[in-house]
Amino acid sequence: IVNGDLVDISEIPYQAALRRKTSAGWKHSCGAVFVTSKSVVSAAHCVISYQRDPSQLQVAVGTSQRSGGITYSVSQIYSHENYSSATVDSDIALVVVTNHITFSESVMPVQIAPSLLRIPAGTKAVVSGFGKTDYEGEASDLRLAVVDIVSRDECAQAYASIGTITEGMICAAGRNPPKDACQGDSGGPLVVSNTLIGIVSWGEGCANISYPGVYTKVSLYTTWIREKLNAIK
Ligand code: 4AZ
Repeated sequence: IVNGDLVDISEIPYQAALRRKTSAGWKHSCGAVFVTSKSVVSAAHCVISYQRDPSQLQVAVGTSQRSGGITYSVSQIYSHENYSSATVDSDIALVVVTNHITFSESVMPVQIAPSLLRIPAGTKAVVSGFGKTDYEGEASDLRLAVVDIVSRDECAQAYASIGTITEGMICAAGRNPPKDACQGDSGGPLVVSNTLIGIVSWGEGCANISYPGVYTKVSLYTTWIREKLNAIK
């Protein structure tokens, strides 16, 4: 998170993290969002390479640091069937854990946006994560930033020479100073009034005033999430 503020996990208790197994132990890889006692939502681009071997990933909750917290083993990974690494469309995944996640003051799920919820441009939203504090910077303890939703037209114009802003994407940017998600925040939450509306997905650089952050538009995938949740019960 660039130009955000350090926060305690109890302020954003739905924040989760994905860690990957390395020879030196478990290392932070992506953000995730706590949605039910058995699952977190993240970005497909974060998990697609682990789909065949979920044991190489772990979910951490209840921590304001990149380490520690309460960790859960992953039993299954559902990446969206239409996810495309070329266009980054449908960049959403449901990660199922082996044991029920215990709720606490620091571990509470967030609401999933209702299907087709429309968020007007200018709406203030909260993005959070353990990612870099600068494009060339370092990873961080948990931070949040307030960003403004950017209209699809404005975002599509900004990215015209780079890529397509699809129906499944929503853009946001903070101003004065520029605030944004950055590397390591991917898969993490964009929230409006305790409702998950976006998942950190991609962008050109971080907090570049010419390029808003691009998020997966959760409301387009609400039915997909519900379907997967029904399948795991
Ligand atoms: C990344 O590399 C990344 N500024 C995530 C978010 C953004 C850019 C890059 C948005 O994971």
